[in-house]
Amino acid sequence: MAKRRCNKEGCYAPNDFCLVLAGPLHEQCQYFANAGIVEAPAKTAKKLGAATAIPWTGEWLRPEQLDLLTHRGTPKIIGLVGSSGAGKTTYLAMLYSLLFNGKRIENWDFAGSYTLDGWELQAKTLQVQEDGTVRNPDATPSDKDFYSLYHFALRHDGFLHDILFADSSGEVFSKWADNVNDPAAENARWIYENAHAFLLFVDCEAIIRQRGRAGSDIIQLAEQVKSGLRSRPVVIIWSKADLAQQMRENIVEVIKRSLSENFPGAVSLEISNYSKSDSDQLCHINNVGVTKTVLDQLANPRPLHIAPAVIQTDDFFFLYRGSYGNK
Ligand SMILES: Nc1nc2c(ncn2[C@@H]2O[C@H](COP(=O)(O)OP(=O)(O)O)[C@@H](O)[C@H]2O)c(=O)[nH]1
Ligand SMILES: [Mg+2]
Repeated sequence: MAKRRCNKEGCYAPNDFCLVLAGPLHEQCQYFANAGIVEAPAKTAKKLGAATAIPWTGEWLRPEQLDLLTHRGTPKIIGLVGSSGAGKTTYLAMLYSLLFNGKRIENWDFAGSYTLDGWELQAKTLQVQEDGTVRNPDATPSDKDFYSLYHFALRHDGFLHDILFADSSGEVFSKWADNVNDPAAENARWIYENAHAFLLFVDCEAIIRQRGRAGSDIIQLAEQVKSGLRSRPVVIIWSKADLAQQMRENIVEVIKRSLSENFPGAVSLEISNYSKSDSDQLCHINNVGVTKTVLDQLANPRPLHIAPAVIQTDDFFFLYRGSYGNK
């Protein structure tokens, strides 16, 4: 197609924009007016377009796609750990819905996302349908190669932080809790090795239904999380807490004792996705509160207290403390 083109050297403004007149005024620009008609290289452009691979789908990221973010810093990964059906995916859907509806994570401002489609997809499932029901997110695939990393860029203290929430199906974490080397728990292993912090889900509904069995599963999972935790923060989430009153006290006591032994000082929050009012404590405040707690802990890691080891030796080299006293 024949097209008039600007001939000003060094002007790389888009076709309908003028650098000299600073705006969409290209037709008034002398360089544009004097320019000859050129043949637009339509076919070449099409070919170039076809060769450009889009590096991500916008739904969720996989570990090998993280170089999209690593050029601007180290993304912080928050691993969601819990049994199947504990409410991990619904938590993410609810978090996004709350932020989308104007709730804020205090001191952490939303600054973009590479996975908006993924967030939207999950959040849509929480919207009330025409028949008045809510669908809830689809079960997360239990495939060991399935990774879903949901991204937020957040501004905190004047810096941009890339945060990734790592979701997986609950089955993989149950398998991993049984045997960390289980070949079917590859994504649980990846999350455990790479996450900078964890959200550990305790499913109130499972405790009501399965009682002691759910209790021992949670304790086994907690012990496995503790085993190679180092100083990474853990926030404990009692999910589906709208049902919390129905849990047997003795089982709750045993679980709480184990959690406080494994994660001393860890913050515990009860959440629910069923709100009774706006602003509901369990739904609106605590869901956001979980993310705020974990983000604050990531931003201000607990200082390491390293006590110098007392050296007990007769070796003169180690005992030498300088010659200042002799001067
Ligand atoms: N009672 C109650 N049920 C919930 C709540 N949130 C989620 N659920 C139920 O728990 C199911 C499993 O949630 P899901 O997020 O898929 O669990 P995941 O396997 O850990 O990702 C959902 O389909 C809901 O039926 C809640 O706040 N209260
Ligand atoms: Mg899920």
